[in-house]
Amino acid sequence: METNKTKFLKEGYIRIESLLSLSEVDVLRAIYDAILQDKVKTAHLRSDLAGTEMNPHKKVERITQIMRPSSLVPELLKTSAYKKAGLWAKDLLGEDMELDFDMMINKAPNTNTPTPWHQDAAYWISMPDQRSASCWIALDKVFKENGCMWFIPKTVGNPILPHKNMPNGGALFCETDTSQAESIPLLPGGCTFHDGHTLHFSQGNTTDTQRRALILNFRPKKMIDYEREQGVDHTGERKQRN
Ligand SMILES: O=C(O)CCC(=O)C(=O)O
Repeated sequence: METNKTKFLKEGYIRIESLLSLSEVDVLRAIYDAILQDKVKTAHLRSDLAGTEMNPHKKVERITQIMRPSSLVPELLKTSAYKKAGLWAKDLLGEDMELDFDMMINKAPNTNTPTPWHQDAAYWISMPDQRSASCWIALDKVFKENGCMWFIPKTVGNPILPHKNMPNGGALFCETDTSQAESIPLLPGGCTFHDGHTLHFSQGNTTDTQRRALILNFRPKKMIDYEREQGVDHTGERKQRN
């Protein structure tokens, strides 16, 4: 029988229709919006995944990424989202899974900028134990036109493909066959989990409202210690690691 766990291990991603109730989502939205609006406190953790806009008249953040929001607002760690996602991560990959880092990714209204196809592991140092689970939580209703997640089911071995930097900075991307890609629309409080080697993407937001996602990344405690020993705390600049 296929369970969420067997599907995650086989295909590299799963969809959980309702991780959080609407009242739990409301608590997160209030914290999320306050962090997003605070450009001063978030300056060292904030970037635009769409890259640098050279034209000063067009300088609008399109895909705002804020790393480690819980370092600014530690109460986030006590919310049900972090607890529930942590339990799922342990169920999917083992009791030694712990939160490595969190991040916010907001697609602003009418900015029509895709997050290109990539594998998260391309951003990370290589590690002896490659288990990882990333929980992408929708704080808005998400669908193709505002940037829901798309995934390509894992293939055998699932190697990290060569990634490149976009010419204007911002996100990494890779070339891949997208014929098997599946889009995952969600209601607020729904989430997906994906493995660090799973290819994923989202279309640009062409709607009049924002698309807020909170993302929690889990990996084995020993690998988190291994990263920290090498100075990797996921607050710094994005660059290709592999
Ligand atoms: O939110 C997005 O558009 C992309 C998210 C993503 O790439 C990730 O969570 O790894």
